[in-house]
Amino acid sequence: MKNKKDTYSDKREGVVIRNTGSAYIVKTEDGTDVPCRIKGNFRIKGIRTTNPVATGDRVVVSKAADDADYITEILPRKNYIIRRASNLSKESHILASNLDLAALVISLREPSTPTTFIDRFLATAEAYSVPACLVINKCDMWDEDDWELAKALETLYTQIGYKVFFTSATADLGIAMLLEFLKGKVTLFAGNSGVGKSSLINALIPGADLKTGKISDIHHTGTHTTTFSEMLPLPEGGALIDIPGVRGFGTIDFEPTEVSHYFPEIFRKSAECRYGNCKHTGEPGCAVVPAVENHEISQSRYASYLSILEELEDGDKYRKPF
Ligand SMILES: Nc1nc2c(ncn2[C@@H]2O[C@H](COP(=O)(O)OP(=O)(O)OP(=O)(O)O)[C@@H](O)[C@H]2O)c(=O)[nH]1
Ligand SMILES: [Mg+2]
Ligand SMILES: [Zn+2]
Repeated sequence: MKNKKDTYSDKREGVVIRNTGSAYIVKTEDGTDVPCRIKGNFRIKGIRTTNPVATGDRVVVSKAADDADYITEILPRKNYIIRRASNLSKESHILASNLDLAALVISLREPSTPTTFIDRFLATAEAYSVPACLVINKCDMWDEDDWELAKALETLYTQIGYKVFFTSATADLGIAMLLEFLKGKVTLFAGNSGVGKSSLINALIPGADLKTGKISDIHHTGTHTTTFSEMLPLPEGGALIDIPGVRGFGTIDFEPTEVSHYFPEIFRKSAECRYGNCKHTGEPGCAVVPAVENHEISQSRYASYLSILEELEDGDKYRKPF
């Protein structure tokens, strides 16, 4: 983790609060925001990531001979959320680290978030030991059918054990209740582009003034309003991390037999399967498949489970975006 060739002085510890991919801001222990970079030879052993340093990382910054500040060390991470950088890539991308909570922000339309995306995100959070919750935003736009769908999602995910919030960032609905839950925690706001992550953070933190998308841009696929990740302190304690929207959520590093460990309701049921290494795909004595058939386990969750399994078993072949 250290650059052996270079000599550094004036070592300080801090937290990465802004990360553009090439430039960083580290808040050091005395509260100073230090702009810094990393040297090309800076590498972390073990994980192949497109970003060696993530927002939320606790780091050491030091001055080099050129008098500029560099991140020279990453202190051990408590946890992190990671996704495959792109469909065909073997590299991964760390969204943020040292989290108390990952809030997946979704919306029902403009844009709509597929349940496979939700489930992949939640499974990744389980795998990396980050508690997760769901925030279904833009409730000011919902008609009767949308409310029904939102309530069905709430029932489904609450039963599994995830907290679910309904919010409107622009009409200030559900914000106070969400804020109450976030107080004192370091929370990542993740989700598709355009679901309202930055708008929600603006509603939760007076004066945050994050850039948000224009209504007219919502339908343009591939436009990301937020282009770097940033951690903002909550006045009540804790912090919120805003990141650019992600289009797909590729899972990574799972063994096929452990995928069900990251679907809590499937995992609970699997205790009744005849074989300990059951993958719940038609093995004799499987308890999960009958539970899906009698609606004890949701079809959509099981479909998401299978999609991750299929992707792993396809190995390096073409990977589906979802
Ligand atoms: N009607 C309605 N519009 C919202 C709400 N929240 C956000 N929007 C709008 O949705 C658009 C996208 O909001 P952003 O906050 O930029 O979305 P984002 O998730 O940060 O998007 P990226 O930064 O691209 O990932 C903007 O036009 C917002 O005004 C909401 O609760 N209701
Ligand atoms: Mg944004
Ligand atoms: Zn089984």
